[in-house]
Amino acid sequence: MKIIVTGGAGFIGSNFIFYMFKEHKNYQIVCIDKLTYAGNLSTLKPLSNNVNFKFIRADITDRNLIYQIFESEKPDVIVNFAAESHVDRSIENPSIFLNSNIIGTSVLMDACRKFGGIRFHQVSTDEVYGDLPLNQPDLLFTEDTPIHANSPYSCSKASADLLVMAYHRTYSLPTTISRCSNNYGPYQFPEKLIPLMIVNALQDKMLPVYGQGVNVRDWLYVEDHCKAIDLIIHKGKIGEIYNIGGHNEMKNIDIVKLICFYLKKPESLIEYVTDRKGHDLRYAINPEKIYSTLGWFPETTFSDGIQRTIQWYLDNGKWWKEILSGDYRKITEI
Ligand code: NAD
Ligand code: TDX
Repeated sequence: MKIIVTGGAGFIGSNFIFYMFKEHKNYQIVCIDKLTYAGNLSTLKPLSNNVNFKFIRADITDRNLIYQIFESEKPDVIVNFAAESHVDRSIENPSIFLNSNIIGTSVLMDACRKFGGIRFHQVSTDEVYGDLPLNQPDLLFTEDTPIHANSPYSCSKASADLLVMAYHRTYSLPTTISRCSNNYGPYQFPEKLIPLMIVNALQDKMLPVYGQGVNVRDWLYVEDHCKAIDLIIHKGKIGEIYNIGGHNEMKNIDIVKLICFYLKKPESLIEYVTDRKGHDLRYAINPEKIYSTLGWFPETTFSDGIQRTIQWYLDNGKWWKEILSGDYRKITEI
């Protein structure tokens, strides 16, 4: 099987490529990535001698180049991770999100239609459902929860999801969509909550908590997400949406305090700062569908996952220090 993984130089895409080579040694994987600020080729260095792996620098909105790649590579499956992914950046500059996340998804699906017989999986997010109140813990997002996205980022992901469903209905494109909760783990860019807090704490820098820190996210270790996508592309039902989550809701402030505890840093580093505009209160996934239909369950507890993640950042200072210095952007081939 040959899989094109878009966005594979980013956090989840790179973890997915490593996971797939562990589980399916003979698969061929072509990674397409634009190498925006969030793409880091040093992450994929361990694969530079793998004959089953190829990296191509390309923007998924570049129709001609994407068609050329599909024509020469003849993929069986596309897994689309490529996206602008940071909510705060989408509040500053929405247009790039619309371009990469919506137009890019449509270009990839047009390429699937043009060359035919290609399975398309869209990696989406629980944020498309909007948010839930803090005081009704029994309310969870199911696949039938109406789309109600709130930020430019989540609107761009919701729009892409609608396009995927439209391409399935209109052109019978064999598609699936997964909507996962917040991921954490190795290789996450230090702009997202968990890696930012680890990297700042390691440098004794302040830990900026938005508002009162009471917003809730439902955390999943990245490898569990990768395992779910592997299952969906092999056993998922065409045309379906799968929520992915592990019933692990936590308040932001509790996570930041936990990181201080494990790193033996004082909580006085915590600084409450101006809240994010339109800040979603709470996300929480009901994962019953993927549990019961595909037999997927998360394997990593939060307690294990967060300690492994902290240890990874302790052991891989070079990786994140090259990001802080900007040197990682000089690596353009492996
Ligand atoms: P990331 O920002 O770490 O990585 C995104 C990758 O996509 C980068 O390598 C970047 O260079 C690449 N990219 C961006 N625009 C591109 C374009 N136009 N053409 C080609 N490549 C492009 O993001 P992530 O956290 O790994 O998220 C991956 C996907 O998973 C995204 O679609 C995101 O919406 C979704 N998702 C993320 C989370 C999470 O918690 N991080 C949760 C649910 C869903
Ligand atoms: O410095 C910070 N301080 C802070 O309090 C940052 C960066 C975040 N936060 C808060 C905002 C959120 O309530 O922490 C929470 C998590 O923030 P992010 O890491 O930016 O993630 P979130 O906004 O929840 O979105 C993430 O999950 C869903 C990913 O970035 C998305 O790509 C994914 O779709």
